Amino acid sequence: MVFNSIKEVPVKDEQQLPEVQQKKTGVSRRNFLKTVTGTAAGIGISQVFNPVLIQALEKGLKRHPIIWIQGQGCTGCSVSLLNNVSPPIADVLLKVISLQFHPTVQASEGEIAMEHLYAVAEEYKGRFSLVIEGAIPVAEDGKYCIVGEIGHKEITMVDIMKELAPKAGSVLAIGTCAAYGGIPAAEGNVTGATGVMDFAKTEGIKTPVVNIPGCPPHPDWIVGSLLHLLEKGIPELDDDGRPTLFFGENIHDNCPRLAMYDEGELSETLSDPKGCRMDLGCKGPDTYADCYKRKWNDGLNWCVDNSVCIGCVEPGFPDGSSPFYEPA
Ligand code: FSX
Ligand code: SF4
Ligand code: SF4
Repeated sequence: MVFNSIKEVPVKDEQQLPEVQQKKTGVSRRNFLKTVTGTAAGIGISQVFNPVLIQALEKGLKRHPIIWIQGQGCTGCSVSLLNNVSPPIADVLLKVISLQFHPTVQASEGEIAMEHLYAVAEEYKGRFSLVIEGAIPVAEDGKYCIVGEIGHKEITMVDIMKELAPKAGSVLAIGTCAAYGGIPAAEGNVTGATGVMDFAKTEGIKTPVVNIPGCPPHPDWIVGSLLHLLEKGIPELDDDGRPTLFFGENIHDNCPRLAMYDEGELSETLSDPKGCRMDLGCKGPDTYADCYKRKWNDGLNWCVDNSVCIGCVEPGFPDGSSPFYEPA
């Protein structure tokens, strides 16, 4: 499915990066292009994103309005995004998107911020992307998660979803909590924590939703999906609503330790540097993501190097992956 209408977003001149800020970032258009070119190759998505990013730069990077709302989450998804090394997150925030609302990083607060939120949603109706981080608690009329207030009226996560999701051009459910309910929806779930797609289905909201799960998601998954959305439209999604580009491969089938598994060389402790982690509870066989090649912390390591995969990108997480660890 290609969703074209969000591609040509006329962003007002005053929303472009002011000259003084451009100078402060110290990153020229040319250097950014260089960084991005190196990055895309480095993270193994050159064929997809390199030309896309270059096109974006050629077009002058019309900055795309994003409204980012936090519901029931730990803010780990935002922290993960802010850890993006290549392209530098400052470039993404200042040159590619126009972040109009983000509770953790924005300077404004209170009623002014909330009024701005609704004004932006109206101004860019059908063209902005709504990013949801964290689950939506539907129990008790949504009162478990108050996003803000206007005129002493509490605005819940449920209210925001009902009002803003239908106005958005696309919705990105960032993190497993937003995608499938995740940790807030674990056994017990007194708050009625619900993922974005399920909520949208119940409420009859038709806006396309892209799930970018992970607890937290890899920054490349967030930035890559966003760039794909801006330049090529909605990426191809699997049955769980995730871009196949990042979530199309099974971890176990591609794991560097698969040969050890085949030879019956199994780790007995987490501190064992070698061996397959199957006997310690590794959920790689049930998990679809490209962590095995993308790795984390700017390509330094990944869960299986020092621990096990706990299946954090799967719809059943965390109950379906529990117990995370098992003694060998
Ligand atoms: Fe959930 Fe985001 Fe896990 Fe946390 O806020 S995906 S709890 S890492 O970070 O929503
Ligand atoms: Fe599979 Fe996990 Fe063993 Fe890797 S460590 S081969 S993902 S069971
Ligand atoms: Fe999540 Fe497994 Fe990837 Fe670790 S290796 S980030 S637990 S999917």
